[in-house]
Amino acid sequence: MEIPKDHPRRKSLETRERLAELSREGIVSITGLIAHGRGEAFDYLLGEKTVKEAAVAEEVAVAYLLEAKNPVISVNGNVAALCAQEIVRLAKSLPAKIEVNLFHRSNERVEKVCAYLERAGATHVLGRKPDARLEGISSDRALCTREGIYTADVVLVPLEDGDRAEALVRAGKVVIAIDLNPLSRTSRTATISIVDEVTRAISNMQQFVPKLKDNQLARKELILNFDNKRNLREIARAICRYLDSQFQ
Ligand code: PTJ
Repeated sequence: MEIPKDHPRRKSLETRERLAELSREGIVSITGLIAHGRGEAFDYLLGEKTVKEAAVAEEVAVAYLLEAKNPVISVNGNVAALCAQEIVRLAKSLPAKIEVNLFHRSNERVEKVCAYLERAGATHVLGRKPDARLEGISSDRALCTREGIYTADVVLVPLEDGDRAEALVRAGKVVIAIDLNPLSRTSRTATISIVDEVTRAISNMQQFVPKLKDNQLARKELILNFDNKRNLREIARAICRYLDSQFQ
């Protein structure tokens, strides 16, 4: 039976196919496909929707990004494949810089991901010529740019690995994670942990920009009142409630 065009199941099948195709092109890594599967599993536990607590974190994240002196959005293969256009739009409207930073790094892959973002409308993508290293990481994952991540005060890291998230926090940055796994080291380490699907999260964040752009008071209040640990605890409760509701 044909799945209707706008059915969520069809959308997720199309996304899988796109990721598989982009992995053949070398934009998404093989482990990126595994990471996507992990993300889908956690999304089921959330009911495949943005829970209230995630929306709160998304608004706070926008407040931080608008308050920042040098905000940077770090992009890897999965993020580019899933929502390049949404990332470019958010970066332009904040504004924030975009830097490609890969876990499985090769110059060839960096070039491919940068070019993919440029085809989605990005005009100034950092990462091709790293000139700094993040302390506390020995591999090439430490490579970054002075103009971008190295001097950033606020970094948005969708689908980040735990080592780098920890290194960014140690470097004194405000780290905003987007990660469907509330138990991951990244979620537990970040300053703000957005437990939501990255495409939904970035689109929601975009909606908050006009509301907060000219309202510094609202931004400061959001930042002041946010408690990340408490919010993560609430997310865990939301997952339990959702599971419970499915087996009544
Ligand atoms: O392109 P590269 O080489 O930089 O590699 C990117 C991956 C994602 C492979 C790399 O950063 C990695 O291995 O990350 P981890 O440690 O697997 O963490 C990815 C996290 O993102 C996991 O906790 C997943 O549950 C979560 N995740 C996966 N898909 C999504 C997601 N979170 C939000 N939205 C998703 N669509």
